[in-house]
Amino acid sequence: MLCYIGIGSNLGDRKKHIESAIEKLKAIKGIEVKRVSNIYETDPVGGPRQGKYLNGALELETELEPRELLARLQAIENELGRKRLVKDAPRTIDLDILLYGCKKIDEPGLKVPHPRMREREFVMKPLKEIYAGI
Ligand code: PH2
Ligand code: MG
Ligand code: MG
Repeated sequence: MLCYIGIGSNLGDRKKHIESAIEKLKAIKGIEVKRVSNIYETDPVGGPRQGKYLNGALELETELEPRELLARLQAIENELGRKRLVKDAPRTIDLDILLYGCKKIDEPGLKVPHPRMREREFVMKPLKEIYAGI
């Protein structure tokens, strides 16, 4: 399945966190990272006062089911030191499933397409660069 991921970081060595997350994704059996967008510095949207983000988007080809993919993304967030304290708080790494083929999923903890992606320039700009069309 062709799938699109939003990636962001605004805590610590942001570039390094983004690079490490991509390397970790590449190492997973059942995931092929096909395209990586440019990475942009963006002003934080919502949440408490916090520093600027680096944001980008990835295109993956994956054999993993959405829940399995989500679990892998969350494992990488945890490995890179993500702490979930407050909603939209600063984070070392954020990996969001934006699109999973044409599939629509509306379950607790897993909503695809990502419900807020269309109004978020920090998601749509890099996504448009790599989007192949589903
Ligand atoms: N992520 C959020 C909330 N606000 N702002 C920017 N610029 N970039 C993000 O990745 C981001 C955000 C929640 O996931
Ligand atoms: Mg997230
Ligand atoms: Mg997010």
